[in-house]
Amino acid sequence: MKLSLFFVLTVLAGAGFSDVILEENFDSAEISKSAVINGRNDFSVLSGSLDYSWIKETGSRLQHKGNKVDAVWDVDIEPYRENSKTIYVSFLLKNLNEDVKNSFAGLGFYNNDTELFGIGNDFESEYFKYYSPGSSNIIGKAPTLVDGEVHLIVARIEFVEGSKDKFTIWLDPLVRRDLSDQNEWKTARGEFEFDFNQLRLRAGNEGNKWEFDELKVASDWDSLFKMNNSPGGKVSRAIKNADLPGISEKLDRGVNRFYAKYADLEEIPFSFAVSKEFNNVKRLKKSPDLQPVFSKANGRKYVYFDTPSHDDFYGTGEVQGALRRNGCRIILYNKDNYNYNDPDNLYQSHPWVMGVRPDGTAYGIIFDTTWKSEIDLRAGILFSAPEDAADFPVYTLEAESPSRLMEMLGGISGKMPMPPRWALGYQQCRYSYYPDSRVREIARGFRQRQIPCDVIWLDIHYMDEYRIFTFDPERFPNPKGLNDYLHAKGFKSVWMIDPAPKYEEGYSVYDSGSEIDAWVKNKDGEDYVGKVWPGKTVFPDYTIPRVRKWWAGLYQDFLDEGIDGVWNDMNEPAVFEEPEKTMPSDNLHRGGGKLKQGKHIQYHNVYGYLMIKATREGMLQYAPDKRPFVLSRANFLGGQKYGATWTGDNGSTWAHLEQSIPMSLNLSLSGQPFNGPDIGGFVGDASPQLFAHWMSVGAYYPFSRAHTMVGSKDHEPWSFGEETLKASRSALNKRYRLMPYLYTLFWNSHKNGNAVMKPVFFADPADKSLRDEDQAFMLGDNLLVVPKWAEDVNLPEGIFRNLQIGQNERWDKYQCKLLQKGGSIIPVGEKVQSTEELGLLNPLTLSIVLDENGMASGRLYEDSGNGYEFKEDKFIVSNFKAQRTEGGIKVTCEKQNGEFAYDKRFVKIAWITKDGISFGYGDICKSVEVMKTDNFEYIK
Ligand code: NBV
Repeated sequence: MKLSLFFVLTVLAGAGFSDVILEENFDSAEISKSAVINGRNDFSVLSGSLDYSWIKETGSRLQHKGNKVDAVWDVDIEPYRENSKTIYVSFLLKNLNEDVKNSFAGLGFYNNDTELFGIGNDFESEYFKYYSPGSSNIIGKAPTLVDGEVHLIVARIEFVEGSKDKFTIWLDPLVRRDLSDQNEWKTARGEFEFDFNQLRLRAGNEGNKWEFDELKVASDWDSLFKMNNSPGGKVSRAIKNADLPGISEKLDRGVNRFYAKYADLEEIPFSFAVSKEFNNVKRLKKSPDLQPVFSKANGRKYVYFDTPSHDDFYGTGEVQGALRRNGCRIILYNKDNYNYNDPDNLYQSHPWVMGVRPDGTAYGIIFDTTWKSEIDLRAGILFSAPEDAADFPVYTLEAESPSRLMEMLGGISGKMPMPPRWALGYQQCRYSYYPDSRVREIARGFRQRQIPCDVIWLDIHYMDEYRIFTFDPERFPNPKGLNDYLHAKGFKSVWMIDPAPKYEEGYSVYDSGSEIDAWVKNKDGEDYVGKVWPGKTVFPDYTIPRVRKWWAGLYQDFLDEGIDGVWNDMNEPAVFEEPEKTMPSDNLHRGGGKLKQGKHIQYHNVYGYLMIKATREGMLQYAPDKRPFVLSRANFLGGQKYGATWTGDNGSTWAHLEQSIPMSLNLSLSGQPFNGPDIGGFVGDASPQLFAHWMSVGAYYPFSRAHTMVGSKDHEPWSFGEETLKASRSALNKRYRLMPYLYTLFWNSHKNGNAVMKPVFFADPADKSLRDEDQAFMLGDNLLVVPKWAEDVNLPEGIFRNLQIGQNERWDKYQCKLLQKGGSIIPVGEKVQSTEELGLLNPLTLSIVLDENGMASGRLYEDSGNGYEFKEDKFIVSNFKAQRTEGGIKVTCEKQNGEFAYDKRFVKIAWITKDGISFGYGDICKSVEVMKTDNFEYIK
């Protein structure tokens, strides 16, 4: 276990949002007691009392009124003056004023009750300022308006080393970032000189109402955000002791379903998350261990599971923060979240929590609603949705292991269709490559430099003034010609299609959509017109079956241009100039078939899901014998059935490189195996080192694509100089050589729903020390990936051997360490420039690490790489086995399935022991013996 310098003072403010959290009163004795409570006297700097006036409102809620009374700490800053030391202050804030957004005032610095300095809002502009009596200056451009959502506000005060009264202050609303990212806090940062001994927190204009929650003061960032065991969370008695389910059903082994007593079963909407039909539904006779209670309060519907505090939580979809979700609160409302500026929600929603018990058994919960909702993991599992959301069932899944749980989730929510093999290759993107000659140049760039790559991406600048399904006549006069060129060089191309067509008569997509009355309506029943790239736009209502059919049909001519894959962006849907960056929640979707008419708040989270479903159908109609590839930014639990996904607009920062791993892992643990972030980071310019490190890790994401923002520096592997180029080439060569293993993992995932990328704890679910590990990760069950920059990684016990594919050059400080698990055989292929070079029965090396008993086994799946003939037995599954003999090992192919079975296949064997690698060669259909020589360091 890692231990970080830990000190945190958590003030359990009585200000529970939604009446759920924290029943204690804010007690002034509490704060001074807490300051030394951990025995860490070095941090007892915050002493004295908290002088505040809280006005107790109804029940357990405490609220703060007006700005005349502040929360005040006395601060003894002496210990901080000598060396630079830091105080973090964070709290959650919610504005309770009806219908108005309002300004958070900020943090005040006082000396004996005299205000010296403040940082926050001046109530005139929308921006952060610092102010001292008499003057004010804008120091940050982040809006400080705080609405009815819960916002996280963080301040960091760092005393400048050696200086008496100088310190640097950062203040950032709405952040939840990593320590390494703090220099990039985009709001206030300044160096100031004055002497203070009090800090005051303040919110709002006089007369307004606010709730503070989870006020924390800590000496390190980790303590604020990576706290174990539900910081500050207490669930009110009313929620804990609420009603048992009205109906409890057993659906399958380990799968139960529950409805609230108040649920109106007639009104349960169609399920997007659960696609399995259960034919043998029985009433549960006994109460299961994992059982929800249901309640309604404060305008919300609550479902609560009182899980033991030693259980660890994962999943919850596409989320920021650490891998382990304990202590987090997640808003489920798909959001265009540029640079991940908002901590609460990203582009996708997965009302799903995975729990892992100390003994390694696992459970999962599906809260089967698409409505805007919230998961709160601060004290057990609390899910809530607005009271006017339709009633919904809750599913629980019980499994003997986390891996098995993933398979159960796949069985219930649907599995990823088998992707074309080319989609597993490396992919190069930018916003945007244009004109077509630039695209050709990029393609040549890869081949000339021998950097493997399968796909070049075309972003919105290929369109004619951002009109979807059109091509700019000057930049791309001949898209078919461009695609032919790419295909001849072994590339595929993926082109972007956004959801919203330009609102313009005479434009065929607008006209044909209008003809079938395709557009989402506003609350008055008129076509809703929003603003996106082309200016005024309308939005297809994908809940209507005829609209999905029309949308699918649009792809016919488009794909005729030789386009291989489709990229659906902006499908949260993102809408400019709207307060929530999306369409109003009371817009109307008309539905049809199994979908009832409903407001946008109901269908928002599945807007992208329905869009890519229709896109995929269009692709299949056009080319029934090809496996479609669709990449989507927005999605919902179960959406893995229709498309792969990437994690949106991250930044070119170290923090986002690190963040990408837990983010991809939790998305994988939420049923979406085919995902990955923008390698190199989207917003900003990557440094050569950052890019090299990111490529080295990025070679192992299930979806491996570099991408960057318009106007940024070039982000091709060769744009950063020789060292980055070589590091990228080396990493990608390893990915391509692992293609037989990777392709087999994707096939497994397609068949059984398991994740491709898995957390380290999957290797030994009962080892509690692995539960937080989110720097290293696993590909499948046999390969551990440890990034070069990872520190203090916790790895599973047992045999793991260095799998060195290709020689690592001495200068190369970037490559991840690959560790192969004892008892496994990993198939490794040859070096290729694209998967196009692969066919059936490619040359193979079997990399072998024996277990304690001198045994190993492994599996390889092969097929033509595209199409559906594999469903008719046109594939081979080879099951290999190795066994220790005297002085060596014997390797055989035990069993083959599928029509393409072979009776002769010469393979190389690489037997890895602790002393080195021994090689052998022979026909695997007989048996290959390898004697221990151990004289090689890497697989050539
Ligand atoms: O289409 C442009 C970009 C795209 O490159 C990116 O990957 C998407 O996440 N898109 C968002 C719209 C504009 C982003 C600033």
